[in-house]
Amino acid sequence: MRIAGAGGLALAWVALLYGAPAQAVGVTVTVKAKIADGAGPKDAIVVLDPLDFKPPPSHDTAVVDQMDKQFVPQVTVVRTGTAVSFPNSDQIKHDVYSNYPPKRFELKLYAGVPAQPVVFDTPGLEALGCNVHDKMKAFVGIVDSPYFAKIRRLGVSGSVTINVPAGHYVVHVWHPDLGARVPGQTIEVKGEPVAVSFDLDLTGIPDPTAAWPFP
Ligand SMILES: [Cu+2]
Repeated sequence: MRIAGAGGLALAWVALLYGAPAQAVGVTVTVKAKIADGAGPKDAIVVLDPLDFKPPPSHDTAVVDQMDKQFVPQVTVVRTGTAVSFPNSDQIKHDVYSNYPPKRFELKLYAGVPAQPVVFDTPGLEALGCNVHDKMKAFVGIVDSPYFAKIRRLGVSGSVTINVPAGHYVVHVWHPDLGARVPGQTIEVKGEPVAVSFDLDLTGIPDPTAAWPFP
């Protein structure tokens, strides 16, 4: 399915399969991606942003661990309003921070599990670091939509399945190695197969914040 020329452009494509018109429980969106060799195993995320309704607020929870001087996972997607816990599973202390919107915070040098999670109440892309270990980097994407997933095996191929009700959606793709925003694509879901394709150029200088697909 590669449609781009040389230079590492690769194609990620979204196929909408297996509608369930009889039960109106939604349809399955299957996302597959093929990324140029060498792009590495990092995560990409796919978000289906509904145009026909506003999802209710979230009170979800999530965990971003710290193990072997790395954040685990390095890419997390949550809904706006989610409380994220940052346990430290290492035997050394970490100091987790974000210096920029959507949420500035610092969990000062700590071991174990902080008493309070961090509530991400504004959508956007959080770039996290550790004040002790410069190589520790992670992202938390905060989105209003409940319909999102990560592609876990970039570099070879990968797929995710997202169930959505019928309606109109903008499909967004983001990857931490993108240098610019990939335009979203509008789809209508009504139980019939839909295919959407994306060119992901991961060859330039990464600018994950600029590439974040939401305003
Ligand atoms: Cu650290």
